[in-house]
Amino acid sequence: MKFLDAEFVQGFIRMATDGWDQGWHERNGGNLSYRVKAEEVESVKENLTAGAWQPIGTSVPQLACEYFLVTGSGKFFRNVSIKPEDSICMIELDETGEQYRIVWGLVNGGRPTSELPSHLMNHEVKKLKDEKYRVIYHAHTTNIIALTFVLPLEDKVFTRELWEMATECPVVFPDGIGVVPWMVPGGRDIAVATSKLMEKYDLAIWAHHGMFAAGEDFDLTFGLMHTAEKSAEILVKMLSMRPDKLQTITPTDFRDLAKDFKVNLPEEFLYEKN
Ligand code: 2HA
Ligand code: ZN
Repeated sequence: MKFLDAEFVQGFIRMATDGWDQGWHERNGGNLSYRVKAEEVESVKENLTAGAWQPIGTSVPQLACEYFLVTGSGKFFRNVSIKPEDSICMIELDETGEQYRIVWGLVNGGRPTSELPSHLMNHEVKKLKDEKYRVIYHAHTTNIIALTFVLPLEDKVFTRELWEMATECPVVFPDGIGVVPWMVPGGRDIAVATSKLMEKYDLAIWAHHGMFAAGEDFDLTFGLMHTAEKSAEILVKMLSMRPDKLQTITPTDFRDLAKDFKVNLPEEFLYEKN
């Protein structure tokens, strides 16, 4: 099969295009990665060539020998659908989980996303918890970023405020959402901080920068990012009208919702406010 005809490649390209359409990927903002299934690697094998091994910049031994489809560093989401072979690549990890090599794509040169350490460390955490997780997505979600200037940078505040703004939120992300304070992007430190949050949550906010989402497939991961950002948009609108709420969803309401929708909503997020 031609590489670009594979369903997982088409799904990846569609998700990048959807993110561009949302306005979350100005210039080269954001990045996407997918942990490719063995049978999917097999299906496109005849297209693969091996580049030189390069250091990842961190160590992900649990991902040794795995393949990932990733966006390229400095590449624009806007271009992924019209020139995928220039904008994205497939990489293979070595048996130590410390090096990668490009096996497809980036035909005009370049490297995988600058956030490769964060992507791979998040993949490692998620794979260890649940083999079904395959997608890590970083987007510059406008309203979430705006909120990081006015809300305390605490998991319990962001979780509770986003839950209150849209009834579906506690059902879509019942584990909550984590917050990383402002850090220099691109390196191992921010990757370590993010992957630590990913042990508990499927969403992590990077203050004044954007958000990371993890999920089993493209639909669920995009939907998760979209739901959280939509809720942030409602909160921004609400705060723009007046600083307080006349009414909202209460802790008791959330407990009732949890019962009917059969989700576990941790009590740490259902605190009383003054
Ligand atoms: O430019 O979003 O965090 C890609 C990024 C870096
Ligand atoms: Zn970014």
